[in-house]
Amino acid sequence: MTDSNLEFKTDPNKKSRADSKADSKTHSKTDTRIQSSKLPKKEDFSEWYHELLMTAEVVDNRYPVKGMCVWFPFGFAIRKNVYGIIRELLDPDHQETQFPLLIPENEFMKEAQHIKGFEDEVYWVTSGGTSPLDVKLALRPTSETAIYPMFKLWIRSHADLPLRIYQIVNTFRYETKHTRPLIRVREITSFKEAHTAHATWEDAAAQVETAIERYSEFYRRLAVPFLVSRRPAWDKFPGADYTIALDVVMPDGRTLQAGTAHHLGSTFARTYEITYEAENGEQKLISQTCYGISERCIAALVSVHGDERGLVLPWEVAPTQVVIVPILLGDKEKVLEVSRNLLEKLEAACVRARLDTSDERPGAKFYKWEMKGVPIRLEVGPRDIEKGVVTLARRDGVKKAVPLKDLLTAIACEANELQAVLYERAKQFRDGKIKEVTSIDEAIEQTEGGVALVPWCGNEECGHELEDRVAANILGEPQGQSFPEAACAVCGRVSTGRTYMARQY
Ligand code: A5A
Ligand code: ZN
Repeated sequence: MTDSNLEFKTDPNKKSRADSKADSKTHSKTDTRIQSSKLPKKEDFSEWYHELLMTAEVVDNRYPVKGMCVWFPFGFAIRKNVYGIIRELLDPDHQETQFPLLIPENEFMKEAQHIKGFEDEVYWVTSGGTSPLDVKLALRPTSETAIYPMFKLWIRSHADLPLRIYQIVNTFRYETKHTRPLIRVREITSFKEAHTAHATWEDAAAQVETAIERYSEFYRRLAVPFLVSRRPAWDKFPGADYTIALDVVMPDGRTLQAGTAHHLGSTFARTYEITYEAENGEQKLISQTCYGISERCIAALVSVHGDERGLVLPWEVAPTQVVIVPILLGDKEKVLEVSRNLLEKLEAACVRARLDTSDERPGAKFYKWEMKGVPIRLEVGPRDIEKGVVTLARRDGVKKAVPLKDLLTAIACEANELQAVLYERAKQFRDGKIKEVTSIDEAIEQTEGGVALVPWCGNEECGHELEDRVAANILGEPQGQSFPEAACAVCGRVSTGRTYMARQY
């Protein structure tokens, strides 16, 4: 797919003052007509989100199977960079591997709690060609039941522990809730699942903390702030002792579970008989964890930073980090020569740069590359060249003239600053969406477009009543914070317990 396949519609009735001025000078550097917003307003989050994914060519939702999307090559390039960060964070002490997609029914059905959680969501392969299969095969909804029978064969002694592996694969879940591209899909194309085995329950608990730290670092690098909470017992992963989740507050105030880490205790070890020989010769059950992230991380990235002009990508994950737009006026050859030299210089410095020499007007090029979320645009014009500068425009709107000779340093600087601005802006947005409340009525109001922090005694009955009466979900107890005593919004019992509540994607 080439850039020229992009279709940029502009609304001819929508003219700003700058536009009318530009009309008379078709090649004006200030021609901003084509930059006028084409996407729906971000307040209409759902429409904005769907159109952005298509217009910026992230994923194509027109594949004729519900809940299954196609990555545009451009979207896939973002994915590659994003998952490169995950790999970088896991590779020092995890080994990447790959297990089969199909799981025999007998293995899948062994762990009762796990089946209960997933049975309604499993796709089954029941025949090979025209012959019915003797043993039905499940399309993995997640891979515990594929991986753990192999762990039984691989793990012999304490020397084999800890064992940490991960894979990035597709998984299938027959979701019955409303599907949305990248957010809730039936083929999760980019399921990163890590599975670890440990000698003790405490070691596994420490691994859950490590996992949350790694995921936190991952989201910081995407400049996406999040909330960390411990899911209530009724919402933990099927078969887990407990689940810690990362939630991202989306533009409409609903939350997106964007990563989870589960302490599996010895539940699966018992079912799949995974034991190791301890130093004293005793056979012991292992303790396990697993943790996962999906393409929801890209949904979060796109949603948190994007605006009405398109994607806004942090430097590290942008497929194109710098676009050079020559302003072809006056000595065009000179402008092109300087632009080409710049491109070479940037490429030599390992910057993912592009030079846009297409026939479109500069304004159209600006629009196109803004839609693609390019962090930095360099405008090279004849007058700037005379002054020994180029115009640097950052995707967040900052624009300045930069001396050609300091360009690489300036770009590095601006990339860092953009990262900081994106994170700070997103953090302010998130914090503005969270409010402490004391009553159910307040919680109802707050969860209409945000997250409520509600006093909750921790009792399960109170929890269910809270969810019913507020008509929102309990995300769970915030991690790493403590609170003063307050009366449970349901039973009035005084405790230091709190829970986040939100409408969830
Ligand atoms: N084996 C563990 C890691 C597991 O399966 N955990 S999980 O069920 O919580 O899934 C991991 C993450 O995948 C979730 O936190 C969520 O961010 C994402 N996810 C789950 N269902 C999804 C779906 N239908 N579409 C997109 N992402 C999904
Ligand atoms: Zn209570």
